[in-house]
Amino acid sequence: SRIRSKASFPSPVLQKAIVSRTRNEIDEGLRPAGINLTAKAQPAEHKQSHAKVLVPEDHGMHQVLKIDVTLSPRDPKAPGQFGRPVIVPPGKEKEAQKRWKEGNFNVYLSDLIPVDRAIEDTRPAGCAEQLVHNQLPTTSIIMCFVDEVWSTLLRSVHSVLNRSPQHLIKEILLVDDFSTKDYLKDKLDKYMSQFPKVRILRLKERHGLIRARLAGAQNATGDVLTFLDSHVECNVGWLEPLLERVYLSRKKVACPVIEVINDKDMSYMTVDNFQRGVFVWPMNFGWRTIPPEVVAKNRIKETDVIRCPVMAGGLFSIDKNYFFELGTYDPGLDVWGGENMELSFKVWMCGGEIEIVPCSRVGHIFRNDNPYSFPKDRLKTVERNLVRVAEVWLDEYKELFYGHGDHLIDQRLDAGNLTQQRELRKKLKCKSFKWYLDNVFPDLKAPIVRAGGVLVSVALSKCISVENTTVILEECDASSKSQQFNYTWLRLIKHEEWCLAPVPDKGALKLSTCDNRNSGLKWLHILTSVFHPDLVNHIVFENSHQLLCLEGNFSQKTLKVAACDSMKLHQKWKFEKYYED
Ligand code: LR7
Ligand code: MN
Repeated sequence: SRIRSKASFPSPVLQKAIVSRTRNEIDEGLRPAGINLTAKAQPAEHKQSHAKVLVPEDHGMHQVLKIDVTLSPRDPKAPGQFGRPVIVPPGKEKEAQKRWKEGNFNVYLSDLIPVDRAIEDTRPAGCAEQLVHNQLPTTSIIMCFVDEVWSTLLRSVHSVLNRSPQHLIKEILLVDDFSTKDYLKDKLDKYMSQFPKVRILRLKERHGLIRARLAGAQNATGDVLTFLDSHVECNVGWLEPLLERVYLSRKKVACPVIEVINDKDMSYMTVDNFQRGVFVWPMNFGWRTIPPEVVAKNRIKETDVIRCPVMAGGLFSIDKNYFFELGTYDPGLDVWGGENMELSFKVWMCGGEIEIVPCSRVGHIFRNDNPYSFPKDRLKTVERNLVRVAEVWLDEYKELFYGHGDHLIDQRLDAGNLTQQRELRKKLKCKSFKWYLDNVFPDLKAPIVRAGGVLVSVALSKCISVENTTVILEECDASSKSQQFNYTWLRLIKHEEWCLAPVPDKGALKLSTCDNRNSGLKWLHILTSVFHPDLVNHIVFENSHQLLCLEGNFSQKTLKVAACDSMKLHQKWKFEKYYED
């Protein structure tokens, strides 16, 4: 096996950080071969004394290093120390108010708080005693920023420097995404020059956070990439548990628990355990608590790693080579948003895993609005990014994305060329979105259509039936093939490959070839009362100036569209089954 010099480990910085520990702790924690720490028998060659200068490759383990120089902070009485809330001093309210928009959080208070403040160790019991391998991979910390607030950027960097084992940090790459603020130029260079591991990469034009991260990744020299936002505070022992997961399997993508730095009082607040990263349609990220009964039944411990359908996006460690094997992020994603979905689907469907590691905790300032400008409209940018993700990864489920929410997302929206992304998926032989749903996110509600079965007239108790290329009303027969319709997310009323449509200007109905992009086939079946409370259960034809509704006439067995009328029971319809909540 590979031979390495023992002298290089632990590093001088590391040694300094552990002087406060007892003799015994040092032995247990940093013993090169981890003898006695694991039940597994060690190869004979490992049983050599500490005195030898050269030791074989190290498969041993140590306790997560107790590195936190801020546990006894320089100034214990400083505002915000130990993560406590801060109050704006009397008379300074106006100034604090004025400075809020610099970062969309309480910038005034952030500037009052030491850049190396202590925060509470919020890890669950047992984390400090956990073992990690001695030979964890090194990491490049990649922090992209655009016009970040000075004190928060510094606090982010200090928290990494002060609470990470130095030998694991290959570098801290600050990627300046074309900031406009003066203090982020020479002043930042000068400040960071005191830390040899910090490098600043200046982008020559605005890349957006996704391509800025890619620039960082291309410049990184560590084994693992660890992405962080530029307004975070890494907590005690945050790094080793993340790298441990990647060390155990290079296809694991490890995320810390993201805790909350309060935007108003800058306090550091812990969050509930047992949270998974999930999304709801149309691809909005969120957290969902694992139900207590599931926790109890499976005896899930607070320290157990949690597999997540999706990651929040900003904070994670990934093996660098694996990241490139996966084709990185889709570089066609602009500015902000959607990249967390893209990478999550890609990782899971192409053979990897996404995990939240409860023993790793990082605070993040959550804000209500982005403090920087979007080159184009913000909503359109995010929507376009999500369209790219949907078109590449969602297969037949993409209709759930397009059709959810109040408005249909325009399928004709120009999301740019997707050939490369689709080819990448093929090349990597990634699994289907159906597989992802069945195996990774079985609790996601993803019915492929909104409603289906027979379509019954409420007033007449008769059903719509297909006859040649048109439809008539008949006695309901749920087993009859010709009475089967689906109501799709894209608002088609579909019988096999045929879709219900009015004959233009006639009021009569016909069946046309389905086409998701044809607005002449779209019907809004009103299920909730938000928009047209008086028209619940109506089926409104959308492509018309006036409000036209589907209407039945039983004596003639016919159907037509006519002006919508909330009083007309003949315009109320129900499908046999509804798949929405
Ligand atoms: O054009 C830009 N260029 C940048 O360099 C826009 C942003 N950025 C930087 C920015 O300075 C910041 O450091 O990129 C980082 C993330 O931007 P934020 O802080 O405005 O994003 P956010 O915290 O509101 O949003 C979350 O979702 C984003 C979707 O694209 C990213 O994945 C963020 O990293 C992500 N943040 C987190 O996951 C932290 C937890 C929040 C949640 C949920
Ligand atoms: Mn952020």
